[in-house]
Amino acid sequence: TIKACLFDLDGVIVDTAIYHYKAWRRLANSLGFDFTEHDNEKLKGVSRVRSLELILSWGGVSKTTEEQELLATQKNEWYVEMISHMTPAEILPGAKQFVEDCRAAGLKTALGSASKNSMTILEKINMVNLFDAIIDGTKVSKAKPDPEVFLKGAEELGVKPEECVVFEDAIAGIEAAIAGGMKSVGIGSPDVLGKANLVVSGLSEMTLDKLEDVGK
Ligand code: G16
Ligand code: MG
Repeated sequence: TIKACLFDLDGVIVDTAIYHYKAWRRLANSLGFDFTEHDNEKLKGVSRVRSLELILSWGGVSKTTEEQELLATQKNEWYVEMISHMTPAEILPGAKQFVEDCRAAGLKTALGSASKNSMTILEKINMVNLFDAIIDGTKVSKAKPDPEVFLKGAEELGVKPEECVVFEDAIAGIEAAIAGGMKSVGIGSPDVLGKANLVVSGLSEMTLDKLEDVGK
């Protein structure tokens, strides 16, 4: 039986991908090149350091480790400025309701995000107290598809991996759930997230009945 739901942040609870994209693009432009929204898909769920490596390779630009640290810091300053203006209106449709439904049904809830800025975002959208555990980029050393972020979440909640369902919009996140021995619900397109136990277009499509089916 399912005892806990673990939620990714970007692409599941809020759409911060647009802010990441704007900030990374500004950085690329300052280095004399650009990249498309299509390329941006490859950055979803990927850590800050790895995202920069990918972007620099697209632009054919090479930088020392020290320079890369400065560039990543610059991008983060722009990103943090943008998310400082976020409001609860930016919560994705049905997301808050479904997390509340889970809690009302007695299930534990946790956040499992690659972002080091997740606390700021949760505060801006007023959802900090809807999670029993918050595991993010400040607490993990291995990025998805490694299951570390979700296993730590299960541990903090005091539940077994097989009692958890992970909600993820990124293929690397679904792979992390599978690697951790957890069930998963993909948020997005079945073409991309076919490995998940169930795929829905957004949390507005999710119900406790569907959750029970996933647990069977
Ligand atoms: C999010 C985004 C990624 C971003 C990562 C790290 O992951 O999807 O694009 O690179 O966080 O963010 P930060 O630079 O704020 O530490 P998730 O796991 O919430 O989808
Ligand atoms: Mg995501």
